Amino acid sequence: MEALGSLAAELHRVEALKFGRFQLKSGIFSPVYFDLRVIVSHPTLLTQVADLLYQTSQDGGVRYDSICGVPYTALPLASLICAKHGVRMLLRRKETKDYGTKKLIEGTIVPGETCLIIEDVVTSGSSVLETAEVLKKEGLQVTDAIVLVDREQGGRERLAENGIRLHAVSTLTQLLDLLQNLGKVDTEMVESVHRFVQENKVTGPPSDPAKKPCTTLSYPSRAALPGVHPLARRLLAIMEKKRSNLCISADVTDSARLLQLAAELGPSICMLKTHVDVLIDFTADVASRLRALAHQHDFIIFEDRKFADIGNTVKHQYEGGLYKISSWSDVVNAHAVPGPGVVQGLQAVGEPLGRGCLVIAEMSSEGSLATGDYTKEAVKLAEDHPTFVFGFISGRKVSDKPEFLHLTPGVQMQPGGDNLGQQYQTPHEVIANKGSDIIIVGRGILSAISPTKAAEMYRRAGWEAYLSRIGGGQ
Ligand code: 5BU
Repeated sequence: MEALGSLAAELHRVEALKFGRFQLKSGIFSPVYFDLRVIVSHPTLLTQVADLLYQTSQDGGVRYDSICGVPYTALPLASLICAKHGVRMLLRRKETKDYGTKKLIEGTIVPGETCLIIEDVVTSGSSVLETAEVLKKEGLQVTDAIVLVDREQGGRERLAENGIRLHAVSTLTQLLDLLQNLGKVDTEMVESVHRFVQENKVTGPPSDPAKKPCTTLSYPSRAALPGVHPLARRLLAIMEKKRSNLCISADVTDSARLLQLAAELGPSICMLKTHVDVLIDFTADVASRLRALAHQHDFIIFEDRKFADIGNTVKHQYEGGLYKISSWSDVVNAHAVPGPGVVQGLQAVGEPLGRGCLVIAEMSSEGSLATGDYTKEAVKLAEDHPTFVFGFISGRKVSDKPEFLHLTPGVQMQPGGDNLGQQYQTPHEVIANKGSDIIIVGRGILSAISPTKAAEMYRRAGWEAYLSRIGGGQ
């Protein structure tokens, strides 16, 4: 307790722990804020924190073979512990720009070994989960995490649901009590922090094992995963750059309107979906103008053709006929019903052109037969063809592989449906709760008085839902 008291006082003195009004990543205001990065400038405190973390792992009887710090604040802490106690360290990279095939973990990886995660502050547990996901992909086991401060906002429970025990040197409440006893904070502030913590508990992923937990990996981290399809990598980069996981379903019947929508909504979207066969006046020139707009505004084109025939036929449907889809559409989709031949036929045309495909694993319409074992087989079909298929059309996350993207149609601000079987979920439900990556919105935007404003509203809603899913600490 004495060690904790001096720790609390020191953290407060060097302003690693601040009280006031701080806007968090999520936009909400918190009366308390941790910035543990500053401790690198205070060697005695840095060593004290490293010692307390190590002591906590000993007290908890934690067994491990190596240690990995969550970048960046915990990196020097992990280094100090490893150097002092002769433990092997693994270094996690946190690339944001360079999507090359660089390794995400540096150091000697021995698959099957257990790696202990070190972190400074846990709020929702997302950062720890993200690091655990990367380590697990390398074949390592992650069973425990040691943290300096548990903000008691649901992170412990969320980690437990993912099989990770959290050991904290201190909770936020303990630190507060100590600081109050030392006369550093008043009762009013203590109460305000308690209220904030109670009102801002992060809810974990669904505990129903039938529902797959949402990935907490950020879009850039996924773009950097080895084996990610180049088109998925590009799409993830666009999403991050434009802060948009919105695909407009541009379901209009004349080409001028399609191009107008592409020009006006271009800045808000990561992707534009077409149904080329409903256009009454399609020409090759329309396709090349659409591509020029896609280039100008940086979005991906997705022709929602839903191929569903034998391989030989879909090959011709994809590259030939009036529409020559493969010549202008980056992405197409396919039903799983014909079996692998449909993907192989499309792949023969699309892969040499750098195109990609989505497998329809579920549909948004009422009474859809794409459920249960059909969905499972569709997932397998996609995962068996990773050089061409990079994701799914589905109502939720259906694959555990973070390199695959999930796109969900049937999205509006209000749940409900139309009178022909379409069923709507909200952007928050789709992205934050169901773990999908991209919302596909048609009439929710097209029927608005101002489609441009509506698109911005959907973009913001989709992005906020994504941020709340990945958490990201404070
Ligand atoms: P809406 O206006 O947002 O309901 O349009 C949805 C679009 O997504 C429309 O173009 C459909 O053809 C498309 N869609 C869908 O709604 N549900 C599905 O399961 C699939 C595609 Br696959």
